[in-house]
Amino acid sequence: MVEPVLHQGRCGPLEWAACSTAYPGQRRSGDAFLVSATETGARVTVVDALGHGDEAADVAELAVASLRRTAGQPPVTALNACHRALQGSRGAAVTLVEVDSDHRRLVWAAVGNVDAAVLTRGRRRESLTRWSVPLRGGIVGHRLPALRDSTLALPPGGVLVAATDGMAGPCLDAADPSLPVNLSARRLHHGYARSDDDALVLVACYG
Ligand SMILES: [Mn+2]
Repeated sequence: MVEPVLHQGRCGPLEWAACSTAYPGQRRSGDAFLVSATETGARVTVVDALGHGDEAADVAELAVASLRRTAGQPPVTALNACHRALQGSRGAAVTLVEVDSDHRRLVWAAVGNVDAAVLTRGRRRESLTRWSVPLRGGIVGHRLPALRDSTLALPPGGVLVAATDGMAGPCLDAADPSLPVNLSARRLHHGYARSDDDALVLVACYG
């Protein structure tokens, strides 16, 4: 398998790492991510453009460029702008999760099958709480369901994990919130990346 690419950084309250590989034989991936600052925290976005190869990678780049322009906007506003930017393209699945640390809440919007969850470790080591981002059917660029920003009280000390469908199903459940984010992203990718798709997993923790 091709050596995965690891990106990592800090953004507002988030410390994050993303690990990814492209479809075998392709230099570029149709999976992409953006971590951007907001006025009250930071937003994580993961994009999976339909298909793979250069055409999918171009769509993913268009999506990220649009999401960068709307970094300060609420998730649904950003998703609607991204939908307009991708019209006429093959489209993409997009999941946005904003960690609003000032108001201690999560705000999200998602269309398509980019899975995301927040995991928190209970006082007992084995007790793990998992909250998933509910996904909505549709394709950004083609068909958007009616959307509104959804919110949840921010689980304290949580880890946000987001993965494209190039990561096998149980990936989110396997995340260990006690690991450093870069190690966690690498391990998840190593254990769950499928060899027949672009694959991307992003892990972000907040204090
Ligand atoms: Mn995919």
